[in-house]
Amino acid sequence: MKKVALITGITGQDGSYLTEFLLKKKYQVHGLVRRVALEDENHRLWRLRPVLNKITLHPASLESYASLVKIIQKIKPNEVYHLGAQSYVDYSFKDEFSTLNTNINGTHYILSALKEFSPNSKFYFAGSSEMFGKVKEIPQNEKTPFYPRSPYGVAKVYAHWITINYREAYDIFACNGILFNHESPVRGETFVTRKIVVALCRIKNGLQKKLYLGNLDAKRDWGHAKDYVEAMWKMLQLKSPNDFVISTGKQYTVKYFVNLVLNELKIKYYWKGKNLNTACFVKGSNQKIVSIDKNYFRPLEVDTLLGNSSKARKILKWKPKYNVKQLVKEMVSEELYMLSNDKKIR
Ligand code: F7E
Repeated sequence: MKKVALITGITGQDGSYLTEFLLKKKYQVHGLVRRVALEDENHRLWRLRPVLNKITLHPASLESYASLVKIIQKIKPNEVYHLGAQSYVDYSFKDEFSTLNTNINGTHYILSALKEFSPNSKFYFAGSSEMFGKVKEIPQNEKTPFYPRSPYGVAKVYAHWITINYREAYDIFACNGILFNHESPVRGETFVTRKIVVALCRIKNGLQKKLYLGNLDAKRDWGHAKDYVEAMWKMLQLKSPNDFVISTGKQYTVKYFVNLVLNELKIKYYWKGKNLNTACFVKGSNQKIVSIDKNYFRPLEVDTLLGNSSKARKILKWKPKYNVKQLVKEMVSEELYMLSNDKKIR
């Protein structure tokens, strides 16, 4: 009998990589999507295009307990991967209430529905390094205290603890993955890595003049989403549930990421100026290609994130296959391919 997996957030970056991973492992994959997504396949389901005929999508909403119960009762999944959330940190400052509502209640509803209607399902919660926020130690591991710095981070902390609560109170097999930033060629374009890759590839091809960014000094521990979904699956194959930090253990600034992309594109550049006047120019032509726009700064910043994933490396036997340079190489080459083929919908 095929194992049955239910993925929330299946249309996102991680959802699509996880779907491909589970299909290769012969799972029957079900995904929870908003009804509008089913009606707008081209724009909302593009990441799933290659596998759409191999999976089952169910319309539901993380804001509706009843809609979640219906699906869980119907398919009784062996494994539930709860990836769905409002995941833009910056946007969480602009729409705090809906971020808190979806990210907190959505997680709680699923756990409650599992407890009532499918208590043997294994549950994975997509926690985030944003929970460490104003970091209490460097690097961060599973024991590092949380200090979230955004409504998004606050919601993730609640959801992390309610997951542990259900595990301890009701014996639900529930794991928290504390995932550091993970990127890929199908990352949403508002996240900084993809924004940089898209813009600089367009600049290279003469389709755009300039890229505007916010805080260039923020440091992140960037991995590849493909590696990270494997860690999610590994957690649910354990004998007993546990929580794990998933990270590469290397951190770089946003500015360094820009430099990596420029190098990959073979653009010769130099930086000039300080603070809001910092800018990047093309050597020779002196064309200004990167400037700072203060609108991209957040009311509160997470300055530095660096994960220690030794627990995952030991217990899950997991380690990342990609380093940041390989990640950049893949993101740039996919973007150039898309541009050269004039693929408009991604
Ligand atoms: O920002 C700085 C920005 O939006 C990274 C989500 O997946 O990872 C992600 O959260 C850094 C921040 O990701 C721009 O201020 C500078 O310091 O790519 P990001 P994030 O906020 O770290 C965690 C683990 C999650 O769980 C989240 O769901 O880059 N930055 N200039 C900028 N960021 C953006 N987006 N745009 C800029 O122009």
